[in-house]
Amino acid sequence: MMSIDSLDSLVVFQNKSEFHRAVRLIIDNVSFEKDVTVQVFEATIRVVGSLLSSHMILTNENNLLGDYRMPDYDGELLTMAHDIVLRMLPAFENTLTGLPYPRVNLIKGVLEGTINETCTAGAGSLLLEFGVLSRLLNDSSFEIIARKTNARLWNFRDKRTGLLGNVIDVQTGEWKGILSGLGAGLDSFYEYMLKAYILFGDETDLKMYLDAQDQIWTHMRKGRANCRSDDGQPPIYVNVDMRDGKVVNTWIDALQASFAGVLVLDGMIDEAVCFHALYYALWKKYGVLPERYNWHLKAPDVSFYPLRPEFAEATYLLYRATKSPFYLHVGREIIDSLNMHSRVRCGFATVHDVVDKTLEDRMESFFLSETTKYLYLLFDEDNPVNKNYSRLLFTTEGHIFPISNKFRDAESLSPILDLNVSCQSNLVEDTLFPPLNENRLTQIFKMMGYYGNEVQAS
Ligand code: DMJ
Repeated sequence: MMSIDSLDSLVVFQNKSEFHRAVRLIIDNVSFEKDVTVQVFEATIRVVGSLLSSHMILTNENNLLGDYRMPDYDGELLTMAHDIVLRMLPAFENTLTGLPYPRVNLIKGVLEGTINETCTAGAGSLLLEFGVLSRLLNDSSFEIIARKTNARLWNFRDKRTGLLGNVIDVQTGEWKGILSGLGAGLDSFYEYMLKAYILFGDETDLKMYLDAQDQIWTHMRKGRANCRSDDGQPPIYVNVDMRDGKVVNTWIDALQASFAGVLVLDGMIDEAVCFHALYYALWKKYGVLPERYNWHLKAPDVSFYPLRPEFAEATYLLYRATKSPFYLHVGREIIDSLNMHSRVRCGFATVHDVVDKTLEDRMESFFLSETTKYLYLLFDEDNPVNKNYSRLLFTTEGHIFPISNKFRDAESLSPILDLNVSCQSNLVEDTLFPPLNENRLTQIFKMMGYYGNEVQAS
């Protein structure tokens, strides 16, 4: 998993020989003919996304990153991506709602007694990978499956609020998790509606995204209307009950930090600046991010930090959008504290407890596929990814897909957005100043319980 998931990071690091060596090792040694049960979502974003991204790099389908062609490459990674997706298809069959089972065995299909509950993001964030697979193979069936799944989830929205919960029963369609928020269980569902529109140009995806944004704004967003200019409490997005929009708890989670990146893609830079600042306060407080932080109690609810990328990702995307050196400074702090708290002899370790900084013997593959990639790109201004930024899209696992007319339906061909231009325009005059003035940043720090006097354990 780790070597597959980190393939295009080697391209970002411009290490052609290691990329080719890794591709060869994967072709020669990896087989999905295995009696193992995988999560459909994780296998899609980590394995399928990476194989597709690398295939496009190797075949020059994505030539924006440089010439990485390999003389003896014969489409094997695409064949592997096709193979594992075919093995996962039983997950989409025989449920009463048509929503997929979350887990499937790569040889035996859906095992008896398998769990019937899926999180919304797990079922509803497959469209980029399935869509690109379809377009590369010229076989629309995979994209159709992902689109049907999204449409079904969408139909299960609460009739009164328009909100989705975070866990649903794939047989009954009953919501088993009524929490509606931007973090775990829902995060990439929103992200993929917008990214699917950017990649494929289909207005249905944009409409869904805009509807979802309306509900988010109505039910979850609290605080002053414009964070960078109005008075009052800084904005914060709360977790609500999907049935009536009432606040259900007072925590935010680390995954939710990715929403700042979605806001950047949407061109809502001021909002993204403030959203990111909430997490910056937490990073300053702990030197890493707790998995869940209770902003009311001003303490972690869940204390581990598995080297997640979302805060680094948002920092990078905000830097691309604003060019404010503030984000370079934040990136430097992230790198320093990762080195200080989690670096070990053979890699980087999950922080078991953000307070005492004890470690676990675990390094998730997203650390190499995302966290390191975004931090590297933040500082490597001349990287081909940065030079071609408006023509590239990161999947939710950080894999790089080209935004190309080849992936867009002729009949729904809306213009490819130039993300650099639309995002920079807001703040271009402030480039040399921090995006938030000191008072506003201090206000956010206080709201998150960071007072500048915390002592970090080393
Ligand atoms: C990654 O696997 C992906 O970013 C996913 O969408 C959610 N979280 C992890 C990293 O935190």
